[in-house]
Amino acid sequence: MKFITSIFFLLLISVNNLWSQSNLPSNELPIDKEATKKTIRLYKNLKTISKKGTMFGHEDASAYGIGWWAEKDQSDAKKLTGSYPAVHGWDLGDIGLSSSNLDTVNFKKMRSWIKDTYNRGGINTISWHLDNPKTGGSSWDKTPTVADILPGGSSHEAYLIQLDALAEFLKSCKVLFTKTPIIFRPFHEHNGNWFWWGKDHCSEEDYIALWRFTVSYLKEEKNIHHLLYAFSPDRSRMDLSEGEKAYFYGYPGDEYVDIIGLDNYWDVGHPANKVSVEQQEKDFLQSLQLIHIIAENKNKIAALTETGNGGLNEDDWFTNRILSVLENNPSLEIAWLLVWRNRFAEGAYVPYEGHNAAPDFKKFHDSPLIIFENNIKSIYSKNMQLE
Ligand code: BMA
Repeated sequence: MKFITSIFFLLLISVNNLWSQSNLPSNELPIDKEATKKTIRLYKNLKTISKKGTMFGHEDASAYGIGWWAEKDQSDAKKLTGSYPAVHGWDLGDIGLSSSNLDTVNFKKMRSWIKDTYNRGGINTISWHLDNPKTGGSSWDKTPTVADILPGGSSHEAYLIQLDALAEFLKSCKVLFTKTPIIFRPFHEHNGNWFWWGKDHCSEEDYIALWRFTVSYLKEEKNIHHLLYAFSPDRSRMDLSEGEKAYFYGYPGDEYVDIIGLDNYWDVGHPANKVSVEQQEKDFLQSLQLIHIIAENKNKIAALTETGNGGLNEDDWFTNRILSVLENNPSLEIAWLLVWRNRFAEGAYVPYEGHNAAPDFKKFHDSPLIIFENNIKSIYSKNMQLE
């Protein structure tokens, strides 16, 4: 009986998905033509949200923070504001190799936090600091590898082992029969040279081939259809005077990308950036305009996929460096911004009780332009509400 009920539900879900795909113009759909209904809804709602404001995101938000580790219903942002961030970042580095990721976050717990986030109506995004499949070294082991892990290459099988483990985890992120939609952001900051998939360690063609192979493998071989794919080069290695061209190094094509992302720590107070604060503000705005325009022209979604100021040594960083730019340029459509993890107090990206930047973070939260999890209802349905 249980089996028959399962078959019935599966049929219902498939019919539902076919219906929802056929009723939408193809340029308003995610790249995965078989994307699940909830994934399509998320995609459409991200577009709607980006026209109204910008969601706040935090890496490992509910996994740990300053002075706590793996506690139930915790988040440094929530402690200060009463709400979880709307976007929760996770990383699958070391999946299949260890019970915890490269930052010692236990994968089973991560999965339960991903489900909790989905159940509360938040969004999950996953990056992948994967080990170098050829050497077994870390993501930062720059031994040239990309050509060797492509189909036909000497380390292709080693890559597939990691990819299969990733696929298994992604598939296990489900609540009853529903896979929780996930924004997957592999091979990020590839225009920098710090990861083995970065510039100087592989050709642009091979990077593109790796991206395309990975997306096709997950969709076609693994039958995974609850992902949106985010492309996210790093701003510090872009020459903004080149205009749109600056963005497209390694771009795998419109059929392989849903989110026009950008990692930008550079223009918001990066210690190595020696230009004036005023110039940084101009550059920051220009970088956001760039992804906004590209996303608009391609009918995709722009997002500031990583940003932040580790340690928050500017007390008004959130309002002065970020919010003011968004407020002064209301036509910018940036669906979310995500700050990095709160691993150590000295390097925290979200303030905690007693931190000098805490009052400013509360102000940032109170802005009508900034969207936290509590401000969104039903992001996975066609009746989404924002307050
Ligand atoms: C980096 C640092 C590392 C971490 C990695 C993956 O930016 O935070 O400590 O291992 O991200 O989360």
